[in-house]
Amino acid sequence: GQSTVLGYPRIGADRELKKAVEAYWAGALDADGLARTAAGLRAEVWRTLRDARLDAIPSNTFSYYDHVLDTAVAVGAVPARFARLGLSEMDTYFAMARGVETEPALELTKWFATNYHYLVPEIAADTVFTANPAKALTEYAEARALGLTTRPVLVGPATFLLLAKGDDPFARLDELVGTYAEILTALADAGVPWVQLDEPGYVTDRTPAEIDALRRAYTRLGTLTHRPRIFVASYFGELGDALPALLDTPVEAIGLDLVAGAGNLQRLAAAGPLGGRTIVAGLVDGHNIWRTDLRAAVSIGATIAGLADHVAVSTSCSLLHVPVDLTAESRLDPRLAERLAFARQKVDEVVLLGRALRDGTTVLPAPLPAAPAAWRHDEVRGRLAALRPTDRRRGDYETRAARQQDRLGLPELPTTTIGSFPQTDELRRARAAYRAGGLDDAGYTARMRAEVERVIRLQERLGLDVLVHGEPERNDMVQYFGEQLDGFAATEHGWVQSYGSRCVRPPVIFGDVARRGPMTLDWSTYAQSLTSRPVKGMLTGPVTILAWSFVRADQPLADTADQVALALRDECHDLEAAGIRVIQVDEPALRETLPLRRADQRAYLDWAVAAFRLATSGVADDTQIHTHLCYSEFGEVIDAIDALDADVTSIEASRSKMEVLDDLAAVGYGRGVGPGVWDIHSPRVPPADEVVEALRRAVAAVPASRLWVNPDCGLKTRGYREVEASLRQLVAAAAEVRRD
Ligand code: THG
Ligand code: ZN
Repeated sequence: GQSTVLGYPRIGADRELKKAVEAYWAGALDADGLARTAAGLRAEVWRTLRDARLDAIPSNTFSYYDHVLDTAVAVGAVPARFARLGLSEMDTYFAMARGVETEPALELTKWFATNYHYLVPEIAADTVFTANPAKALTEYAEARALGLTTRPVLVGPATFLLLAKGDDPFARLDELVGTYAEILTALADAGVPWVQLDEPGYVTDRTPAEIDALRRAYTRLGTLTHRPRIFVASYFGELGDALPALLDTPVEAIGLDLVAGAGNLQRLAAAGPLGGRTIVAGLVDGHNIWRTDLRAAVSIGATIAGLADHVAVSTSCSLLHVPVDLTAESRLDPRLAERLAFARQKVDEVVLLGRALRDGTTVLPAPLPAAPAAWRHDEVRGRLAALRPTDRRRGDYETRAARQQDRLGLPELPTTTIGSFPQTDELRRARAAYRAGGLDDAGYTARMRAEVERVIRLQERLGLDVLVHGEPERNDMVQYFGEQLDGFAATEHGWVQSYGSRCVRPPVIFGDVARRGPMTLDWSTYAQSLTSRPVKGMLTGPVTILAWSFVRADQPLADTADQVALALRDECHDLEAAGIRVIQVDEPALRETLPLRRADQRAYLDWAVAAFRLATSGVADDTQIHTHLCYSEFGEVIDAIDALDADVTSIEASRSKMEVLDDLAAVGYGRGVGPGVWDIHSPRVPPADEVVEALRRAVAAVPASRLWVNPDCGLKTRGYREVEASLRQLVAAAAEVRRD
């Protein structure tokens, strides 16, 4: 077997790309300087892959911002609103990514079920597809100059259109395939032997017409007389009926994810003759950081070798989703480190598997022994085993609502915020100094308490009804909880691109999760001590904590979620006992990790809802549970949102003009709801009448007794000026609508 990877991290081992791109945006680095850094990073990746003795090396996996945006540029899908700005090629690209004063950016959205976000191509009636293979050709030539022959990677035409928005973009597939044909011809002219076209869009449920269109597209590309050999890659799940469709076409290689899509193997076995085709077996998980069980993987590889003329070994998806290099970590417990593989280590695994499949004599390391006993937490396991269904159930809502109202005495249309207040540079500096040891415990606590007090006084002055402490002590909320729970480890350099220049450093959940002690109690009780108004306790829900971490693979996600939930349940209990009357448990990622295929969604939502309820059902009737979800198009999760049984649910609604309230009503949701009346993702302060108008629409859809007034998300990324102005409008608007 040959060895390859579907893609490699492009940010650099020390986030060099982030730094260079942000310096360019700030005017501190010119376009040539940025281009030089980028070329250096590409060369470093190629040398790394060559030195690891990987057989087939990809190119065009570099991106200044996003590979879907790169593909849009490669097919000429630059919306007129950006083309007419008259900017340089580089600045037009960044304008599409980030917007300019006069033009909002392309929409940013989740890349399948990962924590990566891509820019949504806009396809309009006036979009004229034109082949622009310059980037792929340049990168190919750069690698050639290093003596390497690489395989350019592009998002495939069908997936590109499935991800695009506009008036039925997919209807333009035939036209777009013509443009891809021109690109392939140009690559062939440059001597490119193989091209990789990614079609992950086909691991989700697709209609027969969409699958026929895929067959048509690759039949046409495959019958071009002058072209590179074509490798169609799929990842993140099972190809289903799209696999036989691709096998009907002349493409030379097909990539299957055998980690997230184990069923691909049966499907392949049932597919009949594979011709002289290569099956690229995604045996090394590109989406998690655990070492591969190489002996199990090689046996899957051998099974495929019995079905296909040629087998290559690869990662299950691009390594974009894992950190660069484990050897950069010096503080991990060695028993954990020996279980991990980051991108660089995964390349070694792929190479070793390829060798083992080829010669049959390479000795593969045994799988690791069972996890150390110290990573088990018998008390947590015992408590979870003893849970009864009533532990996930609260009393009936009407009773709860009445008791809560007695205790809280809130006005109609109570006003609140979603949790975080602006994170000033000064706050970030204080947190950094504390971590570096330049600020001691007492100094740090004093500094944070001063900030909490300031935020409480501001909210009182503005006249908000339910206050928050502002979360000055938290940077990334998942990182924050991870640091305080057993079973989690933090990395020093484990950065993963989230979107553009933005990265996250997901914690690793390696063992049983257990709470060492209160996690948020001191901050919340301090805030409550400053005011007679209720202060909300602020927690992150179990699904979101899992979604934004690398999670252990040796037990079902549902079990890990319940362990996290139990820790949160104990935290809720402590908050309640200390006099906190309202607790918000955020689940912004509930929808993100929804399985791609409908058939798998029910089981996921069942455990996700069960974990949330375990976290939140331990409190008394008169403690009010809020949740916050960062989106408004609920689709298949709307029943699950109702099933969370939160007393109050806050959601994004400002952009969808409150239609979301009708959707909630349609499934019988009858508890409190806080449709965001202010789009905090935009720096614009909404005029007062706009907020009043949004509220009037909300009152028309939901009884005023159940309606809350809040912005649509946390205020962490905004400045104080706009936050104060907007909250003032929000409180005034609530007062005006109350008077009606
Ligand atoms: N935390 C985690 N994952 C997330 C989000 C989060 N995934 C979805 C969404 N939110 C992604 N959004 C962001 C927003 C900002 C940043 C990253 C992801 C960001 N990162 C800093 C940077 O790149 O400069 C680094 C932050 C740090 O120092 O830790 O700004 O909220 N886990
Ligand atoms: Zn939000």
